[in-house]
Amino acid sequence: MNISTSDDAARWRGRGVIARYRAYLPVTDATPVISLGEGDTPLIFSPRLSAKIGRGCEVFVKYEGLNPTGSFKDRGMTVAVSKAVERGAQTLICASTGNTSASAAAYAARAGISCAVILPAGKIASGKMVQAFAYGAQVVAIDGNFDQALEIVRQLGARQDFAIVNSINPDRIAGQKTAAFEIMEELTDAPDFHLLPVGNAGNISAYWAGYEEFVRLGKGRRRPKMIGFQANGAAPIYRNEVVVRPETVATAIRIGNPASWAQAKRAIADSKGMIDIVSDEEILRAQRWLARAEGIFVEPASAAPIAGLLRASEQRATAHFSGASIPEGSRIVCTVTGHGLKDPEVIMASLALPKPVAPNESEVLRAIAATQS
Ligand code: AN7
Repeated sequence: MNISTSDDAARWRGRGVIARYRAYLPVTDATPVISLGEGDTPLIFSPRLSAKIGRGCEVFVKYEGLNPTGSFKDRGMTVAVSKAVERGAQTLICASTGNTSASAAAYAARAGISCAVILPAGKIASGKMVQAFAYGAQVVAIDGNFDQALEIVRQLGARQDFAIVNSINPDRIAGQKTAAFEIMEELTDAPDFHLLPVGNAGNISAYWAGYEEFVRLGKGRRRPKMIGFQANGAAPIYRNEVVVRPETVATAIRIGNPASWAQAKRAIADSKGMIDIVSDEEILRAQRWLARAEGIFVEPASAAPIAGLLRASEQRATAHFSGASIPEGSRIVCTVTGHGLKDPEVIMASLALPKPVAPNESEVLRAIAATQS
């Protein structure tokens, strides 16, 4: 058997996004690479979603929940933490709705430095909370929301003792743009539409930067229309005003004053895309549908773009986003940003746990029949 050693992939597989995309990232030989093998997530063709849109359209799901800490945040965190360590940082700090803190805590552990995470009390999904403790972060809960936590982090970051790893740190955005590179390489060019959830608006800005960069470098010809989805009760960009008390079941995107607001607006305008809203009910229905129809279990925030796509598919004659029809043969990518296991409460709340039955064949058979609905 002849195993090619010239295969590029052999050199970066399992080594993370800095190894794979070093030339496009703000790193040098002096940068210590802190990686957990993030990136290289599957772009899963989704036959049932494609059939819903119809007319030869193809829908792919970029499953970012398969990153090392279960969310897309790891792509940016490897760059942000590597650069922070290069600059001599001893303590990272971030505000978070849960995923940034899980990721920061893991990469800090990997780097052998400490990490303080500032979280809105009572609004962090249990899986994410467990992660912060498991990786040994210093966890501070505030009696306030994410926007207030980020404001405090900005103030603390002005001191020398903390390195901020929220997406206001440009190294985070640089790392996150690698997801767009992967999609362009895999599809050989950009899709026609790229859908994703929007919270603090770092990721939509990062994807757009990635698509733009690859087109500028001649590594692709097209750029997608960027379509962002906010939750109805936390939709500052959609409503064009700060939401003082954001509320949504999708706690990851429970954000009322996004840090990358201006960049997100530019991405939407330049790509001729749009920002739209989905209700909590649509989010939960889409989460359930994706798990049952495609076998992909995501957290509620990640189901927002799926909810938007399902709604588009239910529009009368042909699928469209708020009046803009989806042309025949379109390629659509939905980024699902976080793993479903992050937030078990949402599913558990709608369940009655099964009562134990006697440990014999007939009782178990009877119980199976009883659960068929
Ligand atoms: C699963 O962890 O803001 O628009 O502090 O966890 O780039 O903020 C998380 C955001 C989407 C929104 N999906 O991305 C945090 C945090 C999931 C998320 C978003 C988040 P941005």
